Amino acid sequence: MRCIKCRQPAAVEVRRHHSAFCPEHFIEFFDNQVRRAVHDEKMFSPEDRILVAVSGGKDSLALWDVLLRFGYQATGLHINLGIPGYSDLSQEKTEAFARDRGAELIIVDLEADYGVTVEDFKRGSERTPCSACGLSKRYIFNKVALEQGFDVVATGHNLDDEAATLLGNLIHWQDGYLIRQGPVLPAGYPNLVKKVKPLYRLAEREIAAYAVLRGIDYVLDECPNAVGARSLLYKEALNLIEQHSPGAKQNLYLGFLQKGRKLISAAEERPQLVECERCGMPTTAQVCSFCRLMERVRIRLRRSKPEPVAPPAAR
Ligand code: Q46
Ligand code: ZN
Ligand code: ZN
Repeated sequence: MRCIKCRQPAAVEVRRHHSAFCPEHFIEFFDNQVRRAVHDEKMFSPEDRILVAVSGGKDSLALWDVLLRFGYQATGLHINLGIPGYSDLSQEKTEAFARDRGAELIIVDLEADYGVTVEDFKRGSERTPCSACGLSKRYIFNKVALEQGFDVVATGHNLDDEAATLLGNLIHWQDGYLIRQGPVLPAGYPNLVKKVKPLYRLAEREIAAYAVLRGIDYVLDECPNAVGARSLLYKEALNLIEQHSPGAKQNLYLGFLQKGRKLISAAEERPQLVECERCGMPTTAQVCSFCRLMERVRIRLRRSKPEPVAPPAAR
């Protein structure tokens, strides 16, 4: 197989584009996909301060890497979730990446800053750990961006993630989520920072290839809580279809963005957001989901702790 640009031996095949590239031209292809995403969806401009949500995995580090190479003001935000055997290594890899590139990095530690870890969510919430974790991450990304004056939050969601989420939303006909699904979530309300996904045009294996070619040292292991997640099942199903029909994943997601979204948003009713009476963040209820989650987890944790032994009576 040869590079379609220079006829040198190819390093990466991109079947859905009927293409193959040498390392140099693959990076060029990758860059073009990111530039196109940023431009077409009007994600941000060179003046904007971007907060990149960095887990230490390939997608978020590749995103941070490409934005820094393009010269954007991209600061990383890593949240240590307190997951044994995973979180500390993720933080180390993120810190090493930032150090090597002289990039600015903000760290939030869920346990030190909020008094809980994702492990506590398993005992203290009726949500699945991933649902509580996802909710907390979104809340913290928004809060940090708001408090520190960032214009936009960027996440490393790729084509596989977005297609799998879309499939899940379609299977369960989650019309509320379908309306909001897309590579840009505009600010729209006070206290809500714009969210963007600049890697939505790139498949997971293309991002892995980019990370390897760029020498990015990322956490290889998935979070242990991801095992058995529905999203992985949807990804597997889509990969099977993709094997037999290259481009199916892209057609599903990009087709949804071009056609499906219009149909759904024609009937859109925007939810009315108000300020959470405890923390001031936007919510559809009186108290936001994050504050309710924290309250429940803390109460249950307190209850599950053994009663303190009464001190001996003073003589
Ligand atoms: S970190 Fe958190 Fe993920 Fe781990 S607990 Fe689930 S949501 S799987 S991206
Ligand atoms: Zn080439
Ligand atoms: Zn709140």
